[in-house]
Amino acid sequence: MMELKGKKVLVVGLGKSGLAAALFLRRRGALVTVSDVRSAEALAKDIPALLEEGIMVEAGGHGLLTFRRQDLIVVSPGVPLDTPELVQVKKFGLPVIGELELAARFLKGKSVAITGSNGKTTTTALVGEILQEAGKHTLVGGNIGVPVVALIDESADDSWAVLEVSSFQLETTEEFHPNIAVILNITPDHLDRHGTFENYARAKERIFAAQTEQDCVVLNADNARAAAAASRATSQVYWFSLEHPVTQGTWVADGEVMYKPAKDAAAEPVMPLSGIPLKGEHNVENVLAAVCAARLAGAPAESVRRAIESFKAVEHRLEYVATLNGVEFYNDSKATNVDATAKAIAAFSTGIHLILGGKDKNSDYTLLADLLRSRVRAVYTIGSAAAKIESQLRGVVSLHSCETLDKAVSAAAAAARPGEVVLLAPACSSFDQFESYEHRGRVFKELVNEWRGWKVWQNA
Ligand code: UMA
Repeated sequence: MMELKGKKVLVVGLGKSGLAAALFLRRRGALVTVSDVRSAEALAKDIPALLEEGIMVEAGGHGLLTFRRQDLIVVSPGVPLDTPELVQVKKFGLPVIGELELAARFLKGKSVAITGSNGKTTTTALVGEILQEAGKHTLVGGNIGVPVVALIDESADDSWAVLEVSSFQLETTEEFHPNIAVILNITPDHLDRHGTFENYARAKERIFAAQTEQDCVVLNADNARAAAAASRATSQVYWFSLEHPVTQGTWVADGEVMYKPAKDAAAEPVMPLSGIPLKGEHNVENVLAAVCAARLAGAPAESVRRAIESFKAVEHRLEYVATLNGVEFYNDSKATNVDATAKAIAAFSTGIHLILGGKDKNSDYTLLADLLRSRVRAVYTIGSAAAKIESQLRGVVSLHSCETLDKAVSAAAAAARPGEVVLLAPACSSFDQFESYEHRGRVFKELVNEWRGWKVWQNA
């Protein structure tokens, strides 16, 4: 465990991760400064509490001198590593780690870490519920919303931390080595930050980089890039597949989820597919991954089945909102990349009115063309990515420029006929018009409810 007492530590970024890291470091005796590009006014709600704790705050930009005076730099996941001040201090040999790496050095007990381009949050929540059902001392955190640093105090030798980890967090890990790592899938995302797909994939593979042969990694046999990671793993490789039986891991046979704990062990039925309460084939993949990780962590099959059967969809993840005049409304605001949107579309057979757009991440929307042609009646575009989306999809599907989410909901709800679906699965991040994907999803649900009120009034 690293010594923090008296060390000068700079925390870069004062979001959820930075705030939690700064308070943790201070409590362990470090001399902490936080630096954020946002103005002092924008940070006003957090500054008094930080000053009270004796933490210094640099607002309105990062100063190179602030960075150079430190013994350690802890970066928030949203801060790109090519930020000039970070590049400079790395040249001087100053250690730069992320919030996840800092937490990993202090977290007690065992851990399951889950990454992937899509499905991370649902799978993390599933594993958390299963381990809880199995009576284990379970902590859930990471990219799902609770910084890992905030789990340290509650962790103990017998605890299991179930962590959703993103490529941003993994870019700055060194010693982080979960007992069980899961890579759900690797498809293009965050190319604006990582530059190339291969850089992004390599960041994801860091989830098992420090594992040993006592640890396990669970990979998706049906996703080419995730499966290719096996050749670089030094831990025991387990698989999950929707398409075929695997040597060890989980798959589907005759409508049952099957689990094989080792190459030479017998396969055991875990639960029927009909017991999975989530929509879409991608959620069966998430369940297969969760079952494998949870069984490896020692949860009995009975707890696995019980927890999955009573699982509720995670908010903003293909979340059912309402049925109005026979039209179903679904909130998949968490579909922040093209692949997630493809999976959301695939969860419905046809008659979809799809809301697309937000902040582009250097994505290729033409990848949606086949699905749009076969299942989507119309696309309603919003946000700064709208022009790009429209130019890439012109001629493929009926397009309506709506600019804002409220106009898109009204237009889609007015056009949809009974039996059809209005789906928010925007394939973009939210930051051009909203604070976060959660904020965008909440606004969508409010708009649907306003539309419900308007319909009631109109019919009265
Ligand atoms: N900032 C700087 N300098 C910069 C860039 C940002 O000072 O160069 C500041 C911003 O002004 C802001 C702060 O950094 O004040 C934001 O830090 P952050 O973006 O790391 O956000 P946090 O609030 O700490 O949230 C992060 C994750 N955010 C990102 O990775 C972008 C959250 O994941 C996560 O839930 C949280 O830590 C707890 O672990 C969100 C996310 O969008 C859900 N994740 C991406 C995704 O899922 O696709 C990876």
